Amino acid sequence: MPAVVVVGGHWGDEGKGKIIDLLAGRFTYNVRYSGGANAGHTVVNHLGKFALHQIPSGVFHSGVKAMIGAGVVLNPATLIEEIDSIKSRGINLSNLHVSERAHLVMPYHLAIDKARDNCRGDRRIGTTGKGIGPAYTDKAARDGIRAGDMLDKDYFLSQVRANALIANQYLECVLNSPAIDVEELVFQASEWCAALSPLICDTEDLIRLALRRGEWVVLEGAQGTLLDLDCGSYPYVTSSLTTSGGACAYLGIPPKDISHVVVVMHAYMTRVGEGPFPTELNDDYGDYIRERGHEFGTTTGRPRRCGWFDAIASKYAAEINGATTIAITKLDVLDGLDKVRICVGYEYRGERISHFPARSQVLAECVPVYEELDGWETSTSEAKSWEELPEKAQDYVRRIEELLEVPVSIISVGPARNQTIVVK
Ligand code: 2SA
Ligand code: GDP
Ligand code: MG
Repeated sequence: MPAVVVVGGHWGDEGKGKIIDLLAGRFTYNVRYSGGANAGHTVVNHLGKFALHQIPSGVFHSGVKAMIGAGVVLNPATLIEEIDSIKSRGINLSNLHVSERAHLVMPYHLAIDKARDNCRGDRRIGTTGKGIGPAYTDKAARDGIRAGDMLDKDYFLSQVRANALIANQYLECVLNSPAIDVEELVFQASEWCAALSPLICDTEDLIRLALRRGEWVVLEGAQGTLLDLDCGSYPYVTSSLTTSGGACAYLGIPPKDISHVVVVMHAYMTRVGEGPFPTELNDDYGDYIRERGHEFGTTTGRPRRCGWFDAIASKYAAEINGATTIAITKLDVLDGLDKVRICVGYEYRGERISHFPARSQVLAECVPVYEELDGWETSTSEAKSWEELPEKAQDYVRRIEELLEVPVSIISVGPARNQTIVVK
């Protein structure tokens, strides 16, 4: 079956945008299936550098139909801005569609998100402040407003007004935060209808028909496996299903239709926001990686925490996604290091464990057990084939492959589309 899922195997920012842009030319459909404007997917190709938040990363291929699918929580205001900004750079977006089933993120969701995270004290998650948690909360509570509701403007505006009034009570009375201007919101909402209604349709039906015709569809995950609401480092996670299974659940695609799962992992680990991170480096190696890898949030600009490759967390991610291929990105960032390390086990209260713990309190106490390999002096960023990689870099990738027991078929050595090695 011709559906391929591309997901992040770490805590996000593995380079999913780059890998989707690389692969999407072979596909008829590119569907985002989770998260919202919290995501920042960077694409660098012959057309320039783009930071995408809600628009799928395959839009630069003219033959690809790009879908913002069910499962996404969509911010209409910032989507309109994103569309305008991409179009102003000469990119044709006539193939962009939005699912009737996508839930909408409203300004009060952003206000609640920020106020709640501030109230959490020690349990602060460090959210992006993009309203993601509150929008998924409304969805699960069956109070959400969906993109399809915009197709009936009167109904839509009445829902917006009613929900905003309730949200204001919560903001003022519970969170002690300023209310939002409801009439201003209703006015804006009516403008969103005009701008977005032409894009809204039953995208899931179109995808199902395409799969039945044997067309190739690439399903784009957001954030990463370790941020998954159920399988990630709860509560320091996002509010969506970020795994390959999420693609099936959100889009209504049966698991048997997924033919390949590409799990994207950087050659090291990063994390932005709070939460345990066993291999985090608070030293010169961490700074070296952050600087060379430009590890700053694509959406918020926050510095990302950096650490050595964690084969325990990564193997867990490979397993729960059913990885058929691993794409290793940012190998070039490690160029020039005297040594590189891979975490091959954890020590928890004196005992060796080799699984990713369910509880964040346990993960926080895990001390990594490392295997050390030689670094490589020469640059990898010009390498066009496996053979052109320095031998020590090959050893490093091979060791990761061995530990994860999944072939590494794509190696990325720079941000640009053409800085990629496809391993035969
Ligand atoms: P949220 O806003 O409710 O989803 O935050 C919950 C946690 O999920 C993390 N999160 C992310 N982690 C990495 N990258 C993300 N996207 C942006 C990027 C992040 C940025 O591409 O760089 O710009 O800061 C992303 N989105 C959510 C978040 O940090 C919380 O730990
Ligand atoms: P995503 O959320 O998984 O799409 O990742 P982001 O776009 O948030 O972050 C990845 C960053 O790494 C972006 O700035 C990319 O341009 C950059 N990038 C992707 N692959 C590589 C690579 O192989 N080498 C280097 N140096 N940068 C890369
Ligand atoms: Mg990102």
